[in-house]
Amino acid sequence: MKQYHDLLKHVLEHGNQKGDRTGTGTLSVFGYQMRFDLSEGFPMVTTKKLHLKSIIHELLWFLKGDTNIAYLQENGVRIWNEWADENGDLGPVYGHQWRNWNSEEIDQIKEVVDTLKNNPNSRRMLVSAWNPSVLPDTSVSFAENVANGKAALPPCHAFFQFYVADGKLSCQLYQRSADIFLGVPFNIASYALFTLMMAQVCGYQPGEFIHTFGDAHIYNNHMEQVELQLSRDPRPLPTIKLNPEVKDIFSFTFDDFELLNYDPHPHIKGVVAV
Ligand code: THF
Repeated sequence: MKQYHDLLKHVLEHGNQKGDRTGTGTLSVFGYQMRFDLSEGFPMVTTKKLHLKSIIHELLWFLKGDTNIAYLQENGVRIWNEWADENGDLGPVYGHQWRNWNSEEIDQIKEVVDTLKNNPNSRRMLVSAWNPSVLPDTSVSFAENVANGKAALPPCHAFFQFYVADGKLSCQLYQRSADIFLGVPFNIASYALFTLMMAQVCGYQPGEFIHTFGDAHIYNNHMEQVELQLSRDPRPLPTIKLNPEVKDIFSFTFDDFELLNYDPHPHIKGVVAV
C-alpha cells in the first residue's frame, strides 16, 4: 500500500496546521487522490493490523439501510458507539440515504445495480449520502439532532460513482473529510470490498477503486503512531474471496467473505476524535 504511505508523507510535508470541530487540531491538505487496481490484490493496509470484521459488518449494516448500532454491537463492532443516542440511533445517516433517500423511498443502491446491469455506459451511476435537509445543527448534541430527525454526523464519505469499461467495474468515492490514520484504512477497504461485491452481482471483473479527498487530515494526537507506521515496510497485499453463489447485493452475509494471505505488522492504537 504505497499509495497510503505516500498520502501520509504528503500531508506531513505539505499539511496546514488547522483547528477542527473536535478541538483536537489537525495537519490537513485539501484535495488528493489515490488509485487502487483491484486486480493487484485487496487494498488493506499492511503496516498496521486492521480489523476486517468491523469493516464487513459496517458495510453490511449500511446495505441493510440500518442506522441503529444494535446490529453492530451484537457483532462486537464498536466504531459507531460514540455518536449514537441512548437508543442506539444515529438518525438518517449512510444506510438510510443509500436505501431510502430523504425518506422518499428512493433506493439508490438498487437503482445503481439495475443501471449497471442494463445500461453500463451510463454516466449517472451515483449514490449520494449527502442530504442537506438532514444535516445536524452543530450547536446541539448528537442525541438532540437525532431527536429532531437530523443525522448525528454529516457523512464523511459523501458520494460515489461507478464506471464500466472493458468488462471491468470501477468505483470513485468523494470523501469530504478524512481521518487519515484511523478512518481512511477502513474507508479504502470498505469501498474496495463494496466494488468487488457489486462487480460479482452485476457480472463484471473488478477494475479500480479511486479515492478522492476534500479535507484529508492527520489528527495531532496521531503523529507518533504515523511515524511508527511509516518506519515499517509495506508487505504484499492480501486477497479476498467472495462466495460466488451470491448474485444479489443485499444477500451477502458475514460468512460469504474470506480474507487470504493477510500478514500485517502489529496493530497501532489511536484515540478517535469525537
Ligand atoms: N470520526 C473520526 N474522528 N474519525 C473517523 O474515522 C470517523 N469515521 C466514522 C465516523 N466518524 C469519524 C467512524 N468510523 C474507528 C474506525 C472507524 C470509525 C471510527 C473509529 C477506530 O477506532 N478504529 C480502531 C479500532 C478498530 C476496531 O475496534 O475494530 C482502529 O485501530 O482502526 C470514519 O468513517
